[in-house]
Amino acid sequence: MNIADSNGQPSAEDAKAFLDEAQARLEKMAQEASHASWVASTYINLDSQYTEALAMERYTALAVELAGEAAKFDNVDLDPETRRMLTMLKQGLVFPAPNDPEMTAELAQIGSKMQGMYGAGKYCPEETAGLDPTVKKEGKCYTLTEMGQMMANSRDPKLLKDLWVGWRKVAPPMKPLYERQVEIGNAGAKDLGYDNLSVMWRSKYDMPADEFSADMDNQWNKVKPLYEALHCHVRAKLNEHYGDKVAPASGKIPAHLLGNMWAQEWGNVYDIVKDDDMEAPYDLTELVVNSGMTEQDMVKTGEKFFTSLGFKPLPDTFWERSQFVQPKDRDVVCHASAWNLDNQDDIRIKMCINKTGEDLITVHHELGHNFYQRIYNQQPFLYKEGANDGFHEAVGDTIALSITPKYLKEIGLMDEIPGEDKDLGYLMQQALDKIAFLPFGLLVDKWRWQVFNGEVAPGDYNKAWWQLREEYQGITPPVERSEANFDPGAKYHIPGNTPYARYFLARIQQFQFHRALCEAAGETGPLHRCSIYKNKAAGEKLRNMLAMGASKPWPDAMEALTGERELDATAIVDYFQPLMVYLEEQNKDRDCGW
Ligand code: X8Z
Ligand code: ZN
Repeated sequence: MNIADSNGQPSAEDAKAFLDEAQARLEKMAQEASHASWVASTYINLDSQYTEALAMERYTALAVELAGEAAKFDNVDLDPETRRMLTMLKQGLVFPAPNDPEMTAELAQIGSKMQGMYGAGKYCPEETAGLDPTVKKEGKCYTLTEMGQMMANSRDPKLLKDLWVGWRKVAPPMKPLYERQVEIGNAGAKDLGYDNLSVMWRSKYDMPADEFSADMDNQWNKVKPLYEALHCHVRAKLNEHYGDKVAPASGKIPAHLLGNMWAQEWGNVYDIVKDDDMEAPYDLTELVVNSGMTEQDMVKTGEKFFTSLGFKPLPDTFWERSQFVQPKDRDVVCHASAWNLDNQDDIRIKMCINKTGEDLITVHHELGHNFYQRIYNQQPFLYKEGANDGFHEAVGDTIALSITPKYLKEIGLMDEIPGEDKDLGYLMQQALDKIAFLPFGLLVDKWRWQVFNGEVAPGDYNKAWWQLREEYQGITPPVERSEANFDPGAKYHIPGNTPYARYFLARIQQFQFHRALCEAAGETGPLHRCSIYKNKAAGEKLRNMLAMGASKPWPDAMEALTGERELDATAIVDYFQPLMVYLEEQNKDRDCGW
């Protein structure tokens, strides 16, 4: 295409024509890459990785080429819409390669390889000593899904420690690959005009990069008192349960005791944390199991919530092509994800569903992605995204906040709505997931930003990781760690290259969305009792915002739903206010902090 006028200066029309063609080419290539990635994630083997890497290489090369061409319009006077699209074109890749075919291929190969290593990762205990004989079978290797279940349910500190250490053996071989990936990605970011990948990642939020990270810190400071109160109480309860030797009454909490492989959400230790008189109104896992629902029924339940709000039912192809259950005959990437393979209606989820309350919530999370993808599918390619990536993560979670006793009764999973005296139990259960997650949500990318900008060199990767884990979460590894370990690599989003600040944002935003939707639904009671199930007014508000995709800066989308243009932590703080009162009372004679 000729993009110069007779003076050699491209015009605004040229920019528009360039964008049209660029989007058409990207969309076609994205489709190819998605199909290859789907196969690589659901059949991990050499050939699928080869094919995926090749497709990713092509996609990256095209995106880099187009971003380079877009620079020709840097000094052209353009309307804001066209300028926004050009900026988005430049920011489209998570890991850009420099304009170098060899490095582009290398980067794509590294990506596929690490994803495969994580997906196929298993822990094969060498000795039975540390393992509970009821779970240890001779010669058996454990998948992450199996280990996740054991971390959730076992209260045997020896077994928990063994699994914690065992899973992390998957990561050290990734470290040299990760180092190289960062090197190439940084070179790519520089070619696009960013100082490094840290700046590039933080530039995707309609504000300067440093303002974005400052706002994250700002939000964290607002919710920190809640986290510290929860930490203090949970630490005391773990100490009561396990005793001083396993779970000390002061200082940091050992990371293997919190019911989750990464200590990122703590809902699985509710039984230890609750008071004797604090009965939870229900156990969601029990409700799921007792109802006799299949994995597919769990997804149907989620779909029904969305259709009750006026969303179109999922297409038949969703049911034909999704993966709900972990296949027995091959390795797959079990980490839950939602896909749109043709950027139209070929939406799918890929999960290894367990029949637990936790996974019922995750199903809603994933469906949130799919319904979002489908409702903005008429937007131009570059706008087929969330208003920002936090919005994308928040949709399904927002819906899941409406999984209240009232809703569960309505869909027949529960007989009676428990009285308000049970609310504290419900809030505690919610806080163990929602509040406990916040510092983890913040620190994963704090680590990556430091790695990308060179503040942390490869020789300090693990040390820096644990400094953040200790400072923000107040947890400690159950055994000594060193640079022979690469613990960040044992968390999906590091080898999987998924930015993580989005989940922190989503935790704050979903309470803002929930508050606004409950108001639209005319609910006047406490937010934790509100469910927007079947409410068409709330549904319409939500759908209108989602249909915008990324066509407007995110504050516009936020305003469309909530009337607010900023992140506002008061929504999450207010939601948990009754629990905060309880925690402060419980903690009054304790020495909190770490
Ligand atoms: O990765 C996820 C989703 C897929 S986007 C299952 N989440 C984060 C995690 O598991 O670490 C959801 C919550 C945080
Ligand atoms: Zn997600």
